[in-house]
Amino acid sequence: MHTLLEVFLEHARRTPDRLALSFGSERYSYGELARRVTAFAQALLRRRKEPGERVALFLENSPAFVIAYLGAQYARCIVVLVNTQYRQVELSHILSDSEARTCVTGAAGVAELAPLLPSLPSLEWLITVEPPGAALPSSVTVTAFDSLLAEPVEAQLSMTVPGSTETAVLGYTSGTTGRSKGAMLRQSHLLSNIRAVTQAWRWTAEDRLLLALPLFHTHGLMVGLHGTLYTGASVDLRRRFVASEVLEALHSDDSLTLFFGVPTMYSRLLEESRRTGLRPRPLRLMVSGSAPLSAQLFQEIEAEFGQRILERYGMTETIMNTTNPYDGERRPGTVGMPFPGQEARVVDVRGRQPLADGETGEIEVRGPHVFAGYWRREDASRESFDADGWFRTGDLGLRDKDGYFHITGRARELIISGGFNIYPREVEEVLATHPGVGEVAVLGLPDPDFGEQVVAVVVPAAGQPAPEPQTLVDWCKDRLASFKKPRRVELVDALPRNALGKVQKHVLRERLGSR
Ligand code: MLC
Ligand code: AMP
Repeated sequence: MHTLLEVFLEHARRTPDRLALSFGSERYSYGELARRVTAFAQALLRRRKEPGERVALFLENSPAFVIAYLGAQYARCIVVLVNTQYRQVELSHILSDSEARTCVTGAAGVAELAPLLPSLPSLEWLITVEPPGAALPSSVTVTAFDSLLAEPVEAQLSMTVPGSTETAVLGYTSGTTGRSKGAMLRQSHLLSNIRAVTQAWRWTAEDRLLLALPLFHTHGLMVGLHGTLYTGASVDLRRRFVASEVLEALHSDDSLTLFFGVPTMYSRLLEESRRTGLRPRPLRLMVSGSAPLSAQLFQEIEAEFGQRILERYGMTETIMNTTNPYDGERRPGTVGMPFPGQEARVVDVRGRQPLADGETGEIEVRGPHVFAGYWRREDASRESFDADGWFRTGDLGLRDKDGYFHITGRARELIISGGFNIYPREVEEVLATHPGVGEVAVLGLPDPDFGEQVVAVVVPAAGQPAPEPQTLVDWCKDRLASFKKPRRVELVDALPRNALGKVQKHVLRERLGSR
């Protein structure tokens, strides 16, 4: 089999009654899920969706997400993943850059999209999982998701599963310069990576995962959902992460065997457990990733939950790269070794030569999981790979003498807050459009809950009254995802610059960090 979709359809054929997905009181067997996926795919095909056409999902976690995701691929469309917190700036860019013609969304999504539609001529069809509240231009067709699923499934309609080299997903990832880029993941990337992940973590059909990570990002989707579907296991999907609800389930539901989260989720579970006295039952495996897990949190979880978390490292472009061993020593503060069949190395940032163990440089990865390049961005794609096919991750780190990789920093300017990525440049650009802002620098400082927090340092515009910090926070919230807003705004007379005029963020970091 060449695609995860085929593996899923095969589970549905062989074990149709087996539970695949529960969501609150809703339960879907493999057979039932496959029927809905097929109905959705046929509804797209009947409306002449072309292979390779982009279908954006701007949706919260729900069975509809899973059905639309698999169904769009079955119709050989490319799925565009969109974070539900995205606002005007991110949405306009992603939907126009991908030229998505279809978008599946909820009522809040329709309200957010409505004012943007006149400037998104490609977007002609909204499929809504809830009745749309906002008025929409007549140029856009609106169809209820449920009505598409109610269309009869035609046995004679010939359906071809996508080929392994077809693009399955565009995952938008921000860049240090300009707007975010769509990482093109092919069917073969999805399949080879989840094969490696499930093998390394001994995932079987007997497992049941509690999944409260968002499905619009790699961690929830390409690890949580893909692993479940690949192995024929089941998932208890949550709309969102609520620490009290997740802890209660981990404490009382003995069918659960797996939990995956970002470090913020683990620290919140620990806090909740200390507050309530509830402890999770021992699970087969708890995994952390998407941001650094401190050795202290690792040890606290071990002491209080009796569980040695397995930390792994991945990214949108490559899905999962490295993992601590399932059987061997799980070493806190490290991200382990490459998954089976994949490679990783550390190179000198300037000369790009491989470094000896223990030396710090940029981490590069290579293998069948590494994406095919950025959508319509040949230059950026070329710059990301060397001649031998090594992908430059932008993460700094080292490999220790036992082969464990450590991530020590980032070669690019990136803030990771609660597992979400924020590029300072994007926030700076939005703040710079405020009339009261003369100059601005955005940087990340440590945060006890989110790992890092966004801080803006602003020089007020000459001749203008100094803007209120809250006004600037609201300015960002109206235009960007709310998690990108500054948590702290500092007004200063001037930004420190080097001889070339470049803002010295390390100087700002030292000044602000000590306050
Ligand atoms: C929410 N808020 C955040 C935030 N999440 N602020 C900073 N950083 C974050 N991560 C803000 C909201 O904007 C809002 O602000 C307020 O907090 C409450 O929102 P919420 O939705 O109630 O937040 P909460 O449920 O507390 O969310 C916390 C969280 C969430 C940890 C559950 O951030 C989350 O799901 N993170 C996981 C991200 C993830 O899946 N990353 C994987 C990427 S893949 P206001 O002002 O509007 O009230 C990847 C590759 C790999 O990295 O290796 O996996
Ligand atoms: P994204 O582009 O959203 O997929 O984020 C990928 C980035 O998250 C990586 O390049 C790393 O910087 C970071 N990341 C993922 N997993 C880990 C981890 N276990 N430890 C530290 N950083 C991580």
